[in-house]
Amino acid sequence: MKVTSTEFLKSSFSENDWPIGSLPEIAFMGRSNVGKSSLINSLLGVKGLARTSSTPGRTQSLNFFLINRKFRFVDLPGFGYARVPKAIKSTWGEMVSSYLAKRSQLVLSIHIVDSRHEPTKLDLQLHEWLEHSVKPRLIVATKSDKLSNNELKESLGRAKRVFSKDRVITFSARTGSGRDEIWRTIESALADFNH
Ligand SMILES: Nc1nc2c(ncn2[C@@H]2O[C@H](COP(=O)(O)OP(=O)(O)OP(=O)(O)O)[C@@H](O)[C@H]2O)c(=O)[nH]1
Ligand SMILES: [Mg+2]
Repeated sequence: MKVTSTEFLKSSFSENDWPIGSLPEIAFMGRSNVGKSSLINSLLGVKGLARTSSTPGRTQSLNFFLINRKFRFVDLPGFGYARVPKAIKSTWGEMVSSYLAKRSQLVLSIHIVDSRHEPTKLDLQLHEWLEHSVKPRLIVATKSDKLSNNELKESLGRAKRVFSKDRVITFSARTGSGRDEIWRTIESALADFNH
């Protein structure tokens, strides 16, 4: 995909605040601090478009970006920051589950996990919602630069086991490894939507 334009559209805190119009959307979701914003910036080749920080839980709204004036990326708030499973029922749960359940133009959900760690309870909860919504989804195991090849293989196997054999792509925002493969998945989801 050649990225010719990127534009921050808006931050939304509630449903009646989501952008109008039926452009297809690709949503990025996962644990706080896992690297959602870094993945978006890397895919778009723009530093700092999606805010990254070392302070977990910084992204607390749905952030919409317009790409090539044709589709949108949505940076969803990270979960797990509150440290307790109750976080599922809090703002994060409401914002994310209602977006996943109601947004008809959602063409691909990208669930980002840390390749170094076991998926958390909230990762499994999110995965259940995604399975339930029966829409295309992709697991991205990020921060792969922090693992050896062997460790990475193990991590990939674990992710496939835990996430019902969903497609898993390992990625590093630092080296860009995995980036092209993720783009191919996005392109095919967009092509399906336009048919
Ligand atoms: N080594 C390495 N560090 C990464 C990678 N991706 C993200 N990071 C670092 O991890 C931290 C969190 O990254 P963000 O992209 O802000 O994570 P986020 O998921 O958007 O975080 P919240 O919005 O707060 O939930 C930052 O310090 C990044 O530099 C990666 O692939 N490799
Ligand atoms: Mg973020």
